[in-house]
Amino acid sequence: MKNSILISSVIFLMISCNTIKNNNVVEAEKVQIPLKLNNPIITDKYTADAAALVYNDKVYLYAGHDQAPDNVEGYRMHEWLAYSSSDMVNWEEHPVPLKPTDFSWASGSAWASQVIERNGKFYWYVTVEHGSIHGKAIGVAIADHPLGPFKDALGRALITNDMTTETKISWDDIDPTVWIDDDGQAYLYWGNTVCHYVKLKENMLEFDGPIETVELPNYTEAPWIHKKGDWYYLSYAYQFPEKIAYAMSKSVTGPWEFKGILNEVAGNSNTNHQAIIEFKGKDYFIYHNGSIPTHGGSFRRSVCVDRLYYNPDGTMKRVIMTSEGIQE
Ligand code: FUB
Repeated sequence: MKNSILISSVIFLMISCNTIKNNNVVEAEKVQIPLKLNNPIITDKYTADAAALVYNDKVYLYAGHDQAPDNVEGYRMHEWLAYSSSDMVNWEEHPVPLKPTDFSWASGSAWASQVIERNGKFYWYVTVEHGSIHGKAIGVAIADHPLGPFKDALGRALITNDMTTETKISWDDIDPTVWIDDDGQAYLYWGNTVCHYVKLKENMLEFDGPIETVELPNYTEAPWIHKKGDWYYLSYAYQFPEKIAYAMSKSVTGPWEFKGILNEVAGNSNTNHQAIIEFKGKDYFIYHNGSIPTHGGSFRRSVCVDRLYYNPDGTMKRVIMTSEGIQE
């Protein structure tokens, strides 16, 4: 759990400055500025692939739990974790709301996910390993509250590896991101190597059309859809090790215009997996790095938050990743 008292090593910067009195520089003083290091936001567990939901004046953050032992190179993720915050600084941990074992047809891997609210229900789209159809799959859990209890909504996968055939890899059907457009039409985007989307019916549990493909330069994975003003943004992990790049459009289905890199490779993690939200009038970029000493890295990752800023033409400024994170 993020505990600002525990994790915020308060560092006192000794800054020399000149004090001006009566228009004369009369003395040099030492001023102490307390500097809190608020990134990563969670320091007692390794967390990755965060997705954030803004609901009722709170941010709910859902993350995969990186559980690989210190000497293991590979994802070991057996549960998702949930946190909430009213200020983006202090984060409260909640009981584990969902595990791959909650899906009887799945065999493990709590990979990337996202929760969305519709008509008072909360739909959690998750990546898991399928138990009987080779490869990764996407399932949906449902709850009446953002913190659950969540249960498998379908009793089967929504998307399986055999539904998409452009690439032969078994982990191409991962990383769901979901969007409900202004006209009520819901869309599910996902994919590794190839970015797909499909319309969802009002029940959020059935396809409402064919699976489509989006062409994006150097697309790796981790799509995230958001909207600001009348611009839609499709951000995604670009190349590998991953940077985050993005494209913009006036429609959630494109055409998408590539706009370049938004965030650089994040510390010593080869994945970066972003979420973008606006909360109480400020914009935030949520991502992960491998910055917890001494075993942090690509399989022991940590969720961080920094501010996001837009240019007047709607493009996004390059994210500046900081150790200080969000201060107020
Ligand atoms: O955490 C497992 C996988 O690593 C995610 O599904 C990808 O987005 C990458 O972060």
